[in-house]
Amino acid sequence: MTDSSALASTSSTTGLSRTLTSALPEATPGKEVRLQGWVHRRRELAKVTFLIVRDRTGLAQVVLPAGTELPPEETPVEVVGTATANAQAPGGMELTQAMVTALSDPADTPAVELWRPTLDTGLPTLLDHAATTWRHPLQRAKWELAAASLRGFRETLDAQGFTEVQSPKLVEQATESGANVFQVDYFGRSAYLAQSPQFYKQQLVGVFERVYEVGPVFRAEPHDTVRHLAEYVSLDVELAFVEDHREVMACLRDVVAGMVTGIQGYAAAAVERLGLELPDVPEKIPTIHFREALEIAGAPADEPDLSPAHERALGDWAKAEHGSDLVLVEGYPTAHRAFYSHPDPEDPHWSRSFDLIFRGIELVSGAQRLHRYQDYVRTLEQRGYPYAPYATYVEAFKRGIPPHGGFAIGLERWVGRLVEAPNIREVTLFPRDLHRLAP
Ligand code: AMO
Repeated sequence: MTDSSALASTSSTTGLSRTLTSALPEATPGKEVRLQGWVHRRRELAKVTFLIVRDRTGLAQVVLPAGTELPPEETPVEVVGTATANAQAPGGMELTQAMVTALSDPADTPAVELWRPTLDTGLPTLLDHAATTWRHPLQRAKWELAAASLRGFRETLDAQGFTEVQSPKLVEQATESGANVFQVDYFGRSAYLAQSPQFYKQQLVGVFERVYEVGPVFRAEPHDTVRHLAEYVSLDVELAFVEDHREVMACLRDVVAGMVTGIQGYAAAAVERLGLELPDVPEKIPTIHFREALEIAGAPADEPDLSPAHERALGDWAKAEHGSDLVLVEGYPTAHRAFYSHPDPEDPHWSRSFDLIFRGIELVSGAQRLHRYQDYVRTLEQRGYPYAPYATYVEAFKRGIPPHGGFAIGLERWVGRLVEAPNIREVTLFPRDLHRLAP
């Protein structure tokens, strides 16, 4: 892939434009080349010194006379030298007769040796030194998957007539449940950090019919688990004029397929570096009713929700029975879903809601929603929720909101399962949890 931004930066002293390390193999041998990157590794041998330069596209080898003084690993440098063919060098080309200039102060010794092929370190070190540990090619590849997934997500929805929206993160009322909200001081009043864009995406289908949002959401999770963060990236979708939740599930299927396509198209190198097998997204994701899910998981029939162990059992079942990494569970008990979920008109004990389980963990929640004002008033009453805090949201349903539904995907959960990370924090750039507010 060519990167046109490389052409933009031209050295004022040499007049040479920058060559990315990935483009070095195509350089004309004998021509002068200018690289910029980090000192990835220095290797002093008896007769020669090797410098490996790392930039965003890869690594390049520079050959220098023995005894050449070089800035320490992780110092940003510029290298001007002669492109020289060498079968042993990465891509068959290296730089010789080179001048190395540091572009910043000599870097401190990193907490882990980033030039090693794998990043063998415990989670605390990985997270405490995130700004440098993310530089490791295997670590960076994980975020490349996230970024490519986001592109696939947006491209799929853009092609289907969705409008991207951004909703407030400072809100008056908890959207998901009262328990896990962060309260903040808002000019002397109490406000909350948004747990989801739920209320806004529903109001905005009244404007745009089909909306999506990519943004941070906040959950004051009191438990220290491997799958919960206090702040995560939610990929929210909401669409109007649906018959039922099945139409929403079909949209979800396309979105997940689009995220995989995004990875294949934009992060193929990361997939290869990590040696990943991407999930196959079938035309129709295996779908079971909540009751059946309990049976498969060996749970009592009156269990109100699926536990992480049940989800793992369902993941194993989907793989064994359908060869699928994905399984949809629909029809959760209405009483245990969010109040805005639409009950099944045939049997209101069950709801028109669903979860998508990916490799044994809940990745997505969604549902058809209530769309009539009176249904909201009744549901709030039945649940014993006060009306006043929900008034502006609920009253929007007096002004013509069509039947609609939607879902939300947790980005970190997605990438976590793609790379089969034991802990969601490993795929989060700067995780926030019960104990961590820095870096
Ligand atoms: P829910 O609360 O189930 O649904 O969240 C949707 C998805 O977000 C991810 N997720 C989390 N990821 C990391 N850390 C957390 N603490 C965390 N909590 C949730 C999961 C989950 O499946 N408004 C509804 C969605 C909707 O109906 O449209 C909602 O937020 O992957």
